[in-house]
Amino acid sequence: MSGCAATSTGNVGWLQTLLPALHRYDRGITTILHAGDWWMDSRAVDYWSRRSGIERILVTLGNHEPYNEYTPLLEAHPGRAIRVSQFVWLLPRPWRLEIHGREILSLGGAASVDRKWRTPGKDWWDDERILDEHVVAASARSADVMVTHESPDDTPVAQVAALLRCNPNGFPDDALEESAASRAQVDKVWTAVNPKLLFHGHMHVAGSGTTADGHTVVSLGRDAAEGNAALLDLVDMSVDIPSLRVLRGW
Ligand SMILES: [Mn+2]
Repeated sequence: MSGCAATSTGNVGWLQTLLPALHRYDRGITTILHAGDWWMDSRAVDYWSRRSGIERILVTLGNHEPYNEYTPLLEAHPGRAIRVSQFVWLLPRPWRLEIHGREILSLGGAASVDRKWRTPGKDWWDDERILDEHVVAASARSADVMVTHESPDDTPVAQVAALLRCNPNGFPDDALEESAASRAQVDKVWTAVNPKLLFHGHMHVAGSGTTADGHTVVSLGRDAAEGNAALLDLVDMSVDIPSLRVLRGW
């Protein structure tokens, strides 16, 4: 086992269930690639990481982060991942890293479709946007894996495509337009980088799909829901998404 899991949760109550469960399921897991919406007490995260054999949690930023704290940190140390606690690292936008010889591209940011109900500077920041300069920097060369918070627009994940078609939560038109523009930014990078695998959060619906030319996208479910965590074997590039029943040993 190559020792990676991708997940998307900002809920420390769920993390303290998930990390020990992942450890019981596969003791080789040492790295968590977090697909965004990270807003947690890092001391609690460190405690549960230590107990669960996790050596590092690499966070791709999403749209529900305290950007008033994170953006100044990233800007004070350009070109460096920011270690905010013993195990937690915030990744710059964008960022590349190599694990087991596989190149992984992290592309943070996503549009908040519920922005209308949020307060700028309190629980919403413009920093969530995926800027053109992020797209250009991220698109420099290929990668084996992408981790994003936002979904691609041209997604092969049927569950996400259905959600985008139906707008079941009745989000307003201008928010939907911003969301589509944000997803189009991911499409540009996804096309340029050509990764075999892409993991994202944000959509709160679990599913996976593969394009005709062999590119797999995994949409991680929300915290405490099925499909919130996927195990990634970076040696053979296989993905395992165990059910909650299996993870919890029921
Ligand atoms: Mn989100």
